[in-house]
Amino acid sequence: MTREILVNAQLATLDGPGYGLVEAGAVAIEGGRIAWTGAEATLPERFSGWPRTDLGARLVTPAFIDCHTHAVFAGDRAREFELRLQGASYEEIARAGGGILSTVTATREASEDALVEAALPRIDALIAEGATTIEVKSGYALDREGELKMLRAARRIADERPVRIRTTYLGAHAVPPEYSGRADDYLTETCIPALRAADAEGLVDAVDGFCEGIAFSPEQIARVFDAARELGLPVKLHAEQLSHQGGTALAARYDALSADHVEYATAGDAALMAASGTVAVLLPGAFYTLHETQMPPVEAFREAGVAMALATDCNPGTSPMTSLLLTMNMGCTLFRLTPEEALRGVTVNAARALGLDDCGRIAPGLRADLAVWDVASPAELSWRIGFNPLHRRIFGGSE
Ligand code: DI6
Ligand code: FE
Repeated sequence: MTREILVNAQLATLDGPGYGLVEAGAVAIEGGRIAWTGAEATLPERFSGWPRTDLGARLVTPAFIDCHTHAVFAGDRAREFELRLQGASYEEIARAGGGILSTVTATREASEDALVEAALPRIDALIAEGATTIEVKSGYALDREGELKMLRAARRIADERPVRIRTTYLGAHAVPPEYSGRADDYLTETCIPALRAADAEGLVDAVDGFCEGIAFSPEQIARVFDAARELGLPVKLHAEQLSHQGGTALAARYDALSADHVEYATAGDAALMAASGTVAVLLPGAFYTLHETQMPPVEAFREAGVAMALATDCNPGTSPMTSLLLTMNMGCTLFRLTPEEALRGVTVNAARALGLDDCGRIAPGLRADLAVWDVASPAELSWRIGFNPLHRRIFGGSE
């Protein structure tokens, strides 16, 4: 079994309140797991013969977790970017058949191999900044075979790269053109049967939807969530991104892992989320790209005790972003998170948003998924813009 002890490190364990800082810390790794962590001076005798790596006082954090991406898709949306800069709104473009539906056309045409190939550079960019766990959603095919193809492509990323992939079924992302004006028929005939087929193939870790005026109503999302519940799958929801529809309250009612975007959520929604343990996943890349001005109710989340995560929302339309470091900076500058909240958002709270309890902190028994940074303090990770200080990434105890 591979053994290694990291010594002379500044640890931000994120285990407990605050950063969980340990100066002159050590982490013992055995068989891909953290065997021990604490101040180097208190390292137990039994580790004395183990190989040591001196980290030169560098910062060690849990490896990053991107808990909300649409990293599998074909084509690009640069033309739509131009149109928006000429004055068209995201909703106008969507209603005119562009937006998500233009990516649907490209993704339906792409092979599974082509989807994997297109996703890898996005995944590589996230890995290069210390990510070891990445969630990937379907939702750009919106037909049975295409949704399965997307999920298979997402799973295959983990064969191609040293990374853990969590897949989320997002069949209720948009109403496809062949069902235009017949959203409920789409759910009955395609979306829900495709979910069952994907689950039967073991392709689904969680179920998501887009609850919005341009997508599905809370009543329609509830039908998808009922199907998820029957299959024993956890749910999450794109809620209150562009308007207040009641998606957050619905998500809380189904004990959702997370409600994502949530710019238009209220203090009442925050209380419901706190009661159900639903994480608020904030996506500043989409807020930035769409020139949004409605801020998520961060203060209400703090007061209610709602855990906040941060994610890239990597997608071709509203957040063509593949940097969690930039996401942290945006979380602080645009949403006024503290650097500590930003770091919690891409580690411990991101793990919660995925229903994972074996990563996101530095603690004995957890996976040895770690990031070593050339920085003097954890706040530096959020402070800089467009700079990557990653020194080393450790995935399950290996490089
Ligand atoms: N909200 C988002 O930010 C992405 N999906 C969603 O429901 C955007 C997807 C796209 O525009 O392609
Ligand atoms: Fe999204």
